[in-house]
Amino acid sequence: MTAPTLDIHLTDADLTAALRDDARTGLTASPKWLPPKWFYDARGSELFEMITELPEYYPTRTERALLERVVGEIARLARVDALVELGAGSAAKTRLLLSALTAGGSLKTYVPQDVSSSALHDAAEQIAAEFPGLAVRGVVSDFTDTLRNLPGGGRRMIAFLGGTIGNLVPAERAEFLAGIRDVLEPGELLLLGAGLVIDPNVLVPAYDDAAGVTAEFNRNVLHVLNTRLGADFRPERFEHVAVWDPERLWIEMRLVATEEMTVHLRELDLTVHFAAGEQLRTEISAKFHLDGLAKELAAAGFATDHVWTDPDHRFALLLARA
Ligand code: AVJ
Repeated sequence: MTAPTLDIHLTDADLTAALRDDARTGLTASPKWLPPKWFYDARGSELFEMITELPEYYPTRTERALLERVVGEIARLARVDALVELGAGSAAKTRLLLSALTAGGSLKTYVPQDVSSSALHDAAEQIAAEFPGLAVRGVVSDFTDTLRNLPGGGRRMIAFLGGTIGNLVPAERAEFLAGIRDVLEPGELLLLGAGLVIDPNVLVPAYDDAAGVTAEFNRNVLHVLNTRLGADFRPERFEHVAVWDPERLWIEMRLVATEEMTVHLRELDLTVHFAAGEQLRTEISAKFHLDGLAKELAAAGFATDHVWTDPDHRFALLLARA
């Protein structure tokens, strides 16, 4: 096997600087908010892996079953030289894609991208060992602003799976999709996984499970602020809520202060006040109607060639061409 390479475009210092900016901006805003990317320290990534196994959390297993069903077809249609995976994380479902694309014969390079260098390092090592002959070139970056650092090399397909596109508000999505379109050559591909609008009675429990794992995941962002910014949040004094917004078509996760509190963030020299019942927004997870998503892709300059959904229409994979 050829040893994988890891290009670091985002250092720990960059991450801390970004966290400082986000924490100051979000915690001094009204209403208060924090971006979801800060959930994912080692504990947060572990909690997310646990979420994917919960009976209520259908997205991961639905996307996986769908991918299993159609991956052969994707490989036949794609015939790419390189697969770039945004937000690769542990790269679990990547194996399906890589097996199909390498069986097709054309794939030479796999480029997993993630913000977490530790997760990426381990995933890159494992994939390189499992797929000898495949060049693995990991990129540590923030997927929203480092697209230009992705290595080229033949015809590429960018995969953005898991429904993480839903973490972006519409304006951010437009900018992000146009950014991807910009780095691709005409004819190159985007494989997008997206959650669909479904019955709120199924959707909301996926973000508010009975065992309380999602609540713990949500509160983890406060632990991250405590550790990285010397804050003194008492996470147990915040309650998890998940709310479906039927106008904006997204789930909102929030942390609700159960009592009045004052929190200090030592590294920012910032004091933040919470009223009893005050809410802090920590994530949006947008769901889509297929025609709406195809329109967003078209507005970014993509042609949606193929759409696959699971039998219950909960999740979609879209193959779009630049
Ligand atoms: C990793 C962004 C796809 O939005 O469903 C899971 C994160 N948040 N449970 C999602 C998440 C709460 C997840 N994504």
